[in-house]
Amino acid sequence: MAAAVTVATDPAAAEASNPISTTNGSVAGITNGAEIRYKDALASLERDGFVVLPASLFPSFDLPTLRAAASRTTTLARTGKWPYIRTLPKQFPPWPSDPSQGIWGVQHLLHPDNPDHLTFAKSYFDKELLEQVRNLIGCEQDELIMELYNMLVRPDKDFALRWHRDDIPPTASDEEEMERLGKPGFHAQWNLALYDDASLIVVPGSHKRARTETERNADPYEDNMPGQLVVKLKAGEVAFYNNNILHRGKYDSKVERMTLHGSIGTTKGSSERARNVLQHGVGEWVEKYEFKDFDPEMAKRANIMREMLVEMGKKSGDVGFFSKDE
Ligand SMILES: O=C(O)CCC(=O)C(=O)O
Repeated sequence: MAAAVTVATDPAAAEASNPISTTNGSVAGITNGAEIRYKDALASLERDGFVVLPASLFPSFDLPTLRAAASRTTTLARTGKWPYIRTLPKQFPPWPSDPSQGIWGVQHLLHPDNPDHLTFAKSYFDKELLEQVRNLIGCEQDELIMELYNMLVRPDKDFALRWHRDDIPPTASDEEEMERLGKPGFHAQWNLALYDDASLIVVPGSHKRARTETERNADPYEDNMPGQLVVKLKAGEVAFYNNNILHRGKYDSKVERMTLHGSIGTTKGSSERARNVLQHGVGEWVEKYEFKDFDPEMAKRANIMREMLVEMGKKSGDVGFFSKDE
């Protein structure tokens, strides 16, 4: 099993002289100070294709408040009162609005019609989160673009996603995979677990290479892909991952899951991101999004990021879907 590095920044951990174990059973880098912390996070993401950051890095995340909001929003979604959902058994957008077959996700947490949108916005536009995102993308704060904020939830029946890369189809040749993987991602994507979560499974390092013969020929739902690693998050931890890492989701309908699933992009690559983002339908409401109840500093940041998303939508026109019927 490949080692993955979690960036440890707890003062106690930082003082320890020996490496410590993490929830992934891997070795944590012992770092001191924000500078090294950011560098280590980026190095882990680049090397492994994902990095788990401890909850202590995000002191403003208020888990009880987020859990209460997540629970209200999920109830609306399961009972047909929130039309933006991920429905079983469909893996990719677009999803119907009918929850009768069960759901595995709730879309558009920031939509102004969501009674709890402000609570979710506080975590999405959080200063420290944006600083992490800026660092991992490698851009300036004023180049960040608002993208998606959704929630992945316990499905109503056991359910799994096939092995995939978010923006490269399984039919791609080795050369096509390498061509796409060689380009910068121009965004950061993360899972913020509100409850312990072991649903995401990745093949560390696969974001930098074409699939092996074994991976190409494997069952799409293979349970034992060579080198696979279950990303085990404790509540409050945040996993950033390259969305073109080979990964899948495996969901247990008996285990509570409320994991906030976000992405933020950069103006450096907005046309490359357009389909990935706009296929989720965010363009339909983002112009209505306003920030009257936000604190002024957050409203300013949010407004700039929203304007950039609107701009992206205007430039890109009809973007279609990654895998419409799957
Ligand atoms: O459940 C997860 O964490 C992974 C979700 C995923 O792979 C996807 O939405 O494409």
